[in-house]
Amino acid sequence: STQDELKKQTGYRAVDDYVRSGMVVGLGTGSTAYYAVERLGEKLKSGELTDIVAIPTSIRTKEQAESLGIPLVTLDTHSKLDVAIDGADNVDPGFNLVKGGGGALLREKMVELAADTFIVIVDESKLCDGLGPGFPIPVEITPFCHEHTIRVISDLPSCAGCKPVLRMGSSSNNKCDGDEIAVTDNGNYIVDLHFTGNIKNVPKMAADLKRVCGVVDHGIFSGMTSAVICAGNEGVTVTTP
Ligand code: DER
Repeated sequence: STQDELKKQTGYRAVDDYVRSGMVVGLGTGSTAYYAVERLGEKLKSGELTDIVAIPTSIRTKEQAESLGIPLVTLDTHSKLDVAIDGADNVDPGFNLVKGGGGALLREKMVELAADTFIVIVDESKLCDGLGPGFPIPVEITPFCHEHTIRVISDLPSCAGCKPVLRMGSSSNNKCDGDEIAVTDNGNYIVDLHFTGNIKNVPKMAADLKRVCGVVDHGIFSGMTSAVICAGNEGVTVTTP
């Protein structure tokens, strides 16, 4: 199957297996989560699902959900969700994730930490044996003195060997092209930390990044995954920590 078909298989499977009527559902961001949102809209339209409210993790997911007529709320009125469904850029054998390729990591992490169940939907290209070389670690930073913050990050011992790259892109999308600095939904910048080898101590690096004043959050999602639904050419597998 094409990669898009794999994304559709895993996105649909997540909704079919984990969303029940009456739930509060977190909607992820990206080309895989797109299919989960599509399936949710389809099942609400058909009446297979009822009494659902959803919380989007980005402006573009909010817009997709609105176009499908999915009733939307926010964390301000719903601090607890039943289930959140989202993609990932990399998944290691310990179910640790790299997220943020689409620039939505802060809202994703806030929503997914508030969910009782967090379902990760990937195609097999996202699986890795260790975080780092497979996908740069996105870090959301404040625009104020961002070059200073990037220097502080690259001086962290736990980030030794990383090459920080300020994410560029036109304000209308999150593509890493364009000649202006990419701005997140929250008005911040993103620096991508490129590693040539596996990160030695992921939890330590995550903790160190979080402590840097000027860092809002990072794309390491550890200890959050309830299940990974992976679509590959051999079929769809569901694995749990
Ligand atoms: O930005 C994000 O966190 C996205 O969920 C990303 O991790 C996965 O996006 P994709 O499904 O388009 O690869």
